[in-house]
Amino acid sequence: MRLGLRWTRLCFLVTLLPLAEALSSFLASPRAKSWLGGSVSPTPLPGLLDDLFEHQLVVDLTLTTARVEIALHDGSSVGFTTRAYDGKVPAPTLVVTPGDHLIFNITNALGRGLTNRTSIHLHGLHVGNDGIVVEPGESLTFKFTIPSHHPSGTFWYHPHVHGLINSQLGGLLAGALVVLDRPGDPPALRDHACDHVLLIQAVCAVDCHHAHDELAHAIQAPMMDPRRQFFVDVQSNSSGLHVLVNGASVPVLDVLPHKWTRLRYINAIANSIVEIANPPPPCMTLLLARDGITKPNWTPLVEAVVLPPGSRADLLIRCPPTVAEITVDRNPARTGNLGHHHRVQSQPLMLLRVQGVELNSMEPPKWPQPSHVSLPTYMRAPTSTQLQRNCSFNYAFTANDTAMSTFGVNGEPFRHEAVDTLVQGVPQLWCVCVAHPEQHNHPFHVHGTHFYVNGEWRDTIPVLRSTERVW
Ligand SMILES: [Cu+2]
Repeated sequence: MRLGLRWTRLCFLVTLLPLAEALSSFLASPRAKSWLGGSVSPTPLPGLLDDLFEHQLVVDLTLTTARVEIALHDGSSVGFTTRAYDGKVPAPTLVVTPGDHLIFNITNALGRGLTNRTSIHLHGLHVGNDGIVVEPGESLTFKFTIPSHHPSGTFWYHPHVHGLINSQLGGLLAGALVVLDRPGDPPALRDHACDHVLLIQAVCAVDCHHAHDELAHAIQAPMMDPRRQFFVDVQSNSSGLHVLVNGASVPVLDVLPHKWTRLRYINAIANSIVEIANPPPPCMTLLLARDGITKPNWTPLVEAVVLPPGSRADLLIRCPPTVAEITVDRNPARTGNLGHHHRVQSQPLMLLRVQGVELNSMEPPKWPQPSHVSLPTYMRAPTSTQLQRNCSFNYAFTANDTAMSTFGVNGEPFRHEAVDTLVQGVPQLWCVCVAHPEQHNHPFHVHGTHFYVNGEWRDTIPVLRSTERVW
């Protein structure tokens, strides 16, 4: 390992704070703060019932133009003008509990123009109401109620105006959203001092392999506005796609030795799969949750964790004192399943610095297991008798990378108003594939619900050659 050299170069970088310590910079509902063990006692607004106040998070976000300067781990840098909430990249992390009311007051303070329209989408949450556009100069309030039976887990939010998603996500407009574990759910997770939110984004100035990954191209959105009225002004001496964790290039993550620590990975990159290698042995890694859904059993993760755009994975790690690099590992062994394109190239992701008071170092590591996972009744795994032989719906997606106009479903160009009617509560089999896969995988994502595929609940999966049987 080349850690000695790398370490001296990296020591200027930011250190990531765990969820509980970073509380002051997060936006959390009063109940979420009390669940996190915070001593915060905010004052309710006059006239607002204490109970309602407890369960409410009001998030004021103003969408403005921001200048972003990022020092990359290899000594190069990238600076660009983009759209950001309150001028910050990434957007604030939101922390709520099941049953909370999440209220966004969104002011779009950008200049006029098609590419400056925006909206808010809560990725993975079982709530609706995300198709409403906030025009430039407009302010709108969005109220989401997270059902009290909603799964606890790792989610995120971003704008979702059709045709502008690559532009606004590629410009780093995204933030993490955590629905806290209920008291009494997985006991190993109650220690929020060992709980880290890691929002993964990426920037590329030149040599990006795909035009839509290039910062200037993405942010200007020439398909929507050929005149490119949004001024981006990229200055960079870097090349290739560089990953960021919470807005920083290869930050340091401090964890305690021999203590189970949760890493909440979120792939907020617009187009690319990220394959994250586990911390090297003797660190242990367990897969705790996928796409915000805690697994019924936590088992060691042998392979890297593969995150298509939008997907999340929660890991539990436990290490002796060490300094280790956690890397993006674009492994050719996965090319058969993932294809050649839209995969972040291998590079360091962050440094794991395991130091401090050694806890029970002599004790052999036991794998923690969830004692109980609260899931809504509609998320019971389908039984074999429920499995139908025939597809209720067939969806073959055309995802030709070179010509946006060929995006479509079942041979038809994409139409926003196309509707397939589903019956609520009735399981159905969807058969999903990419029509002409070649080497391009494409993420498949459903809003407002999870689906059951290959034995687990997901809301975003990569699809390449094979037809996935999706429940
Ligand atoms: Cu989504």
